[in-house]
Amino acid sequence: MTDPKLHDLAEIIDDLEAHGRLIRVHSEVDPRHDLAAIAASRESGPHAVLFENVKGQADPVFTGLYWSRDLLATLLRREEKTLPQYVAGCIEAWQRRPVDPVIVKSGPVLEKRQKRVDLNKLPIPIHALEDGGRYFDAGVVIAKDPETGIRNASIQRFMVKNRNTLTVNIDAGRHLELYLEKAAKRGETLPLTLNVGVGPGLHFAAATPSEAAPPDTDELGIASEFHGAPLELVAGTKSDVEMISHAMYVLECEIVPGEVAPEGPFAEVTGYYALREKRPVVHVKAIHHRENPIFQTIISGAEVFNSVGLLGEANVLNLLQRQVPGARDVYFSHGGCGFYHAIVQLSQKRAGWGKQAIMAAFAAFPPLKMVTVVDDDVDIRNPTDVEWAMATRLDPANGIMVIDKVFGHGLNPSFPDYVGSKVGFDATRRYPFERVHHRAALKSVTLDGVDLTVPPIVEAEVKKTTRRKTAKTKRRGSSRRATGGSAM
Ligand SMILES: Cc1cc2nc3c(=O)[nH]c(=O)nc-3n(C[C@H](O)[C@H](O)[C@H](O)COP(=O)(O)O)c2cc1C
Ligand SMILES: [Mn+2]
Repeated sequence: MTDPKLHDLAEIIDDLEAHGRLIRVHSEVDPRHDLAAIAASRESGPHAVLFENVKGQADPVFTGLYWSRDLLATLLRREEKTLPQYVAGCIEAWQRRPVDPVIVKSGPVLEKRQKRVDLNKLPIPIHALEDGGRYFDAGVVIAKDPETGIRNASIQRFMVKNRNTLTVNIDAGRHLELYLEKAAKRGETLPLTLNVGVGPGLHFAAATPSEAAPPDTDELGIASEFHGAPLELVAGTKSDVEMISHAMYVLECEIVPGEVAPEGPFAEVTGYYALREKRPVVHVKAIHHRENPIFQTIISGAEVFNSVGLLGEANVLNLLQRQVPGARDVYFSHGGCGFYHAIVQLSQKRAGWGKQAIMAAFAAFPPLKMVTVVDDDVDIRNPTDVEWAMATRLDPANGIMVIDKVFGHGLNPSFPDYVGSKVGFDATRRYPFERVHHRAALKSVTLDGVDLTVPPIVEAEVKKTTRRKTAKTKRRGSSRRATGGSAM
């Protein structure tokens, strides 16, 4: 089968289905808590999920596109382990020679338009038990710099306030925050479009960190690299901010600087709730959608670890490969929320570069809290292997760097008000290498042609110590050991 058209989520869903990678949920599912719970039961698995029948709603809901790297790699027709290199290559190509988006006259998202804006007609789920409302969390925000007109793309969570109003969470340092400050200074409102139901090219463009896509660049061009063709936009109808031509839905919105209302709580990527606080109000002016739209949602967890994490990895890898001789690979582990812990693989060329790699990784991606550097005989995607390197190669007296009172990610509870401390572990071997750190290896073989019998496992009956037996033992006045054992 030919490659799927990555700019179109409908084609992507067809491609997943053709490869046995899509679970269709036919039963009616409540978008309040049930949908997320059912989806989470398949989290990190080899399938994405399409909820065909959402209670009280006409449109289906899709989730899980990023929760398994294997699934993503299949869609992108790549080897799973080469994804960071692939993404890094696309971003670098864009940095060298950007392919700007093009504006076309019409596109699928303009097929329908709500006569009266009504967010209640969209199948927007409530995920976690204490979430403050229904959330958009997978839409791409496009806005324009009020001074220069340069477009920005990002992903933010938006909570539904009423039929035509949202509140938005903009983390410190985001380009959207910068644009909002500029609009406030000029006494203007800030228009934006929220584009829901998009493919990985655009998602990755929006999630590219500002260290790789500074505010004087139109990062939408990154999507063109993944698509192999210029990204198509259509003109806005309420402002000069464009919309993604192949999105499933587009909301044309406006923020009035200074206008705030409560937003949250929301179960975040950290595994904690982001607290309810006053955040910017977003007025929805128009809702466009396809004839048969599919709503995309992302459950906080593996799906975010892999999307944000992959972009973080790609950026750290790009920088390390420029600055650190022998830097080979980077992985943002899931225990680190795909955001806070980078494991760097180094083919050492000179002494002292393990620590240099730690500093470069922190510089490349400020949300990182931990960096662990290992040699090239360690599998950075295998936590046991990484721990082995720490257990047998790390010299705690010299190989741990602590950086106190430094900027980090405000969502991480160990960075109150975005300030906390960070740690780097240099778990590389001493250089030049010594015999003592030479890893033992067995011959690599295949079992082809090896005649062996693997019997089916017959479960043995496990003896259970029942209360009655224990009581009997007690009555018999048996030894202290027996009584003590029953208390375990
Ligand atoms: C699923 C998902 C949800 C996100 N939610 C938020 C959010 O609510 N607020 C925020 O500021 N950033 C959020 N981010 C991160 C930003 O989109 C990301 O850092 C982006 O690169 C910021 O763009 P900028 O550099 O143009 O500001 C989210 C990312 C993903 C992938
Ligand atoms: Mn940006």
